[in-house]
Amino acid sequence: MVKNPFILFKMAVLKQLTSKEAIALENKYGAHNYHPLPVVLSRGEGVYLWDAEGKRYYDFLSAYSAVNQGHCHPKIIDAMTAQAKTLTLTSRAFYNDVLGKYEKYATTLFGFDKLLPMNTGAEAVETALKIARKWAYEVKGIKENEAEILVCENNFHGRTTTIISFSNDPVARENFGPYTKGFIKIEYDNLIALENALKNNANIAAFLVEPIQGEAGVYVPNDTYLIAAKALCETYNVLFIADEVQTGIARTGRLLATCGNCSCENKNCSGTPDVKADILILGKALSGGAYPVSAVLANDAIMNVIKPGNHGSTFGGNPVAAAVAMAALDVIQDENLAENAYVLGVLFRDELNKYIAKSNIVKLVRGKGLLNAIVINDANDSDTAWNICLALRDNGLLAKPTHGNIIRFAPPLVMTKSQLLDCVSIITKTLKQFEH
Ligand code: IF1
Repeated sequence: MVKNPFILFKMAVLKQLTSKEAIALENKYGAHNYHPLPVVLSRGEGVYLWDAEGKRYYDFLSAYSAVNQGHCHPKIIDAMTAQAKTLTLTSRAFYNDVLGKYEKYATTLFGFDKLLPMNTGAEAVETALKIARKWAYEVKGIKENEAEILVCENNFHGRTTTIISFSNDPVARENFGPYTKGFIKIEYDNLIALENALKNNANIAAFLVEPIQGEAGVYVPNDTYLIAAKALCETYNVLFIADEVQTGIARTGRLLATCGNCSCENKNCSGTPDVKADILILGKALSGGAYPVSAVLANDAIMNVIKPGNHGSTFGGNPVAAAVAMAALDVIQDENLAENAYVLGVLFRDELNKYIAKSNIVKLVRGKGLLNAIVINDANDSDTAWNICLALRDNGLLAKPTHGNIIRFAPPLVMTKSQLLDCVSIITKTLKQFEH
């Protein structure tokens, strides 16, 4: 009989929880900063997740596109555990013998001179904004404190105080002021708005853009938007910053959604305009979801404005992160995940469009590669999308509504064709329950 109260407490913590118990604990002891779908996950492998009671689901969110390589990919986990047993953290006060290898690997793959390692997506966005401002003062010659950065309406770039300063989502923003100055919002996918903003203002340092707006509901811009926006930025000597935290690392059917001068061998690359960002922001799937790893990439003329002491992070560039990122990028290439995302994405939208042609409940499907969304035919503030996600869960597939009545569909890219068709039949069977 164990009497020590601390041991009893530890035993209670270690005990396998039921879903109900796990939810009750989070509700009581965790801040309520999320509204999760009621499902408690305890194991993942490839495209599958299992809940605390052992029920299996297809993952159709991939932790918001972080788990592109599938859950617990053995190659990534092996790299992580091997490095974790050897050396985990030195801080950047010293060198470590993995970071340089990773920096060489990633800059070669994405076609940039240098990489600045951070941990989360929001931190990498902050890093890009700091680099752009410093470049504006020291290279472009904008007067101190006058640099402005163009951003898009309905953007999502993270949740720091500066980033939410230029969000227009009231829930993300309200009562977190005072806000950081120096940002100008323009309409997304509108080249005239971009040109007007550029031509009337010599203080613009950069244009920050998502190649596809994720949080806004997987909004895919016009085919020529990104390439024309990049050309406008060049004309006005303004940095083009691509936030590929969500769209990057094969998600949209190419290594990057702005796939520029990179060395990926996805044969579907040709035919779509290539855009090479001045500053590229990566996160999420850079680690395959195994570890928080983000990065900012740029060429020397831009990155060299950053000097010792200007920026950094205790964990950024740690050896585990570096080892995990190299393995995660290996998997993307070894398993042709960009091409698989492209092919399965076309199949997914084709199959759903066949259903939508005779549906009252779904208006449309849109997306690129395996970043897709369906728009539900109901009022924006109705709970239909939420209820459909609950029914999808009951039928063995996990997805989450995004703004309004939109459901995002983003499975791991390691999915096979027959698994995808299985998922399509779960989705259409579920949608049928909601037809009226
Ligand atoms: C949450 C959405 C996805 C991002 C882009 C930076 C970040 C993100 C383009 C910040 C993060 C997340 C975070 C997540 C929900 C989510 C999201 F619904 F908001 F739109 F992915 F679809 N740039 N996106 O999409 O990265 O600091 O989180 O690592 O729970 O807030 P982070």
